[in-house]
Amino acid sequence: ERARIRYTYEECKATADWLLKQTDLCPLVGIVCGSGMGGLADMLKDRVVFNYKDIPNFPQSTVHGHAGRLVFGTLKGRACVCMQGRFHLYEGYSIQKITLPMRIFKLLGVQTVMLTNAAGGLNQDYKVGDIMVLKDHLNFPGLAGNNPLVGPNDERFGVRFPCMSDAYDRELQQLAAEVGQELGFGDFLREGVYSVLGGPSFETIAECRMLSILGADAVGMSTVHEVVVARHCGMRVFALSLITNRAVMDYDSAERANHEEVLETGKLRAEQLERLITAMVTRLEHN
Ligand code: R1P
Repeated sequence: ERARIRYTYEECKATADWLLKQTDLCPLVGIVCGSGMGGLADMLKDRVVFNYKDIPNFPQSTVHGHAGRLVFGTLKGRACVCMQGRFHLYEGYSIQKITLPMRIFKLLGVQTVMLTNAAGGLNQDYKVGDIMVLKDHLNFPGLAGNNPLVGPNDERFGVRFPCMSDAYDRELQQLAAEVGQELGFGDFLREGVYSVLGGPSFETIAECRMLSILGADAVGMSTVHEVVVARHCGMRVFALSLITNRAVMDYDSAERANHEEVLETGKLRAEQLERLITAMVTRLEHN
């Protein structure tokens, strides 16, 4: 089962129906917690919680800082579903499998996806603890042919060749900027380009320099695959990176990337992230 590459529309539907049978909530918003940001799921009220291991067809979380629970609940009265733990390519699952939850979100009725991740800051102006709203991405696995939409296309999800120039919803970026200002987050709220690499090894100095030259502001190992699948099936996408460390760009630097630091920074900004997401969710408009 671990080696299974992709799931059919009917199998995705069966998973969504299995979940819907066990909760009265019809979530319009889907949230994904990045490394060390699992606390976001704890802000939901009236919770119904599923362990990934109990959900038909779902992969299991294997990374520290990703609990492996799907949490249904409400945020200021708005029904949401939250992945407390995401899947990454380097865990050994197929790219189709790590993005399966996006299709489940769609079949649950989700209209807006809010993705979070921990990322290394490439932009020299960024500091640890900054929150970067994604306006675009560089998809390195995708450029090399590893895209979650490779394979037969089921039109019930979306078109064969989905547009990506509008991947990150501009109204939602605007809303984040407005809400951020109101909450007094202006000093650490940024907007930039996220680049995804396969991982799990962190980037070399030469790779960081290359990414920076190519226009990336932050680097990580997730999110973009989810964005591609979410856009393919027509959900609106908002994504943010918490800058948990500064990418090492200089051979004289004594800094070393490590996952513990990533998780620590997540805790540092947990409260502000919760406030930003909550305020945005309460102002989302849905059909
Ligand atoms: C590295 O510390 C891990 O943190 C980030 C990277 O992608 C990598 O998995 O995780 P998220 O992107 O899931 O936040």
